Amino acid sequence: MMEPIFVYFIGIAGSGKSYLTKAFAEWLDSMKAHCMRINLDPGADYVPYPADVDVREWFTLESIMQKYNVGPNGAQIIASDLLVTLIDEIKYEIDLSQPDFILIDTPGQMEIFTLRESSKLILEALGRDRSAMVFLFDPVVSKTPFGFLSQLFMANSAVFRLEIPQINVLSKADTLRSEEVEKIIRWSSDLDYLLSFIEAKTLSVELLRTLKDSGLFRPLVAVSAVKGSGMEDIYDGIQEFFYGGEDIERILF
Ligand SMILES: Nc1nc2c(ncn2[C@@H]2O[C@H](COP(=O)(O)OP(=O)(O)O)[C@@H](O)[C@H]2O)c(=O)[nH]1
Ligand SMILES: [Mg+2]
Repeated sequence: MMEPIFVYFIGIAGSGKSYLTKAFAEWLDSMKAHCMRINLDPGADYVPYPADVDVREWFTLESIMQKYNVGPNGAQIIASDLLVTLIDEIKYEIDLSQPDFILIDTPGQMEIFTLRESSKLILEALGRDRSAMVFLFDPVVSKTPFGFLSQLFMANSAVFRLEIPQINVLSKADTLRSEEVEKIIRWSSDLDYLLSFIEAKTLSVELLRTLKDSGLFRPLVAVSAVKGSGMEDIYDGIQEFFYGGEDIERILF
């Protein structure tokens, strides 16, 4: 059997990680690919898919607040450090069900996952070289050029931290008008077009050009968990990383 591929769903709170995990898993099911769904968000009130491993069986933000007598922010930090305690359970479930894909729905607040050490430990333990991330651009924030740019920087900070290849998606595309979708997608691939929307000072224009030359702009793919659209693009992107003969180092930056 082939080694499974890990796909981490990352994005700001409410960007649609959990619903995209659900939609992509259902699409994989329909393609007869065997996948596992893992919820790593201890703060989730509701998880929209049947999780094969659910962190909330071990702890929730609520239980941590009580046990350690901390507020919600302290609980998030403790929770992120506790995530490593799930590694053995995840490995056990993988051995048991031998999936092709393991979809990992990450905590609501992205920095809790990307900026803390536990994410690196989890990646390392499960297999960094078989891992990719799907980074979700929130549709409302992406509507303005600076909102789009801010998320581009966040997406790149996740690559810096995790050092795994990234597929960038425009989430909940069904909530945007088609002209808006086209505009945002074009911002991600055509820097001059993006610059025509902002009154950038010379320095920031130079900076953005340098960033573009360094590969920090990655083309966005529009997806909708509600409509189930864009799933094939995510799948193709993942296949390209692992079977396209591309050098992973080159994909990173
Ligand atoms: N219209 C629409 N709503 C979505 C879509 N994906 C998620 N949502 C809604 O956006 C909200 C946040 O989604 P969720 O997946 O929980 O975000 P997360 O915090 O990143 O996990 C939920 O109320 C979802 O119903 C989508 O593709 N289209
Ligand atoms: Mg979620």
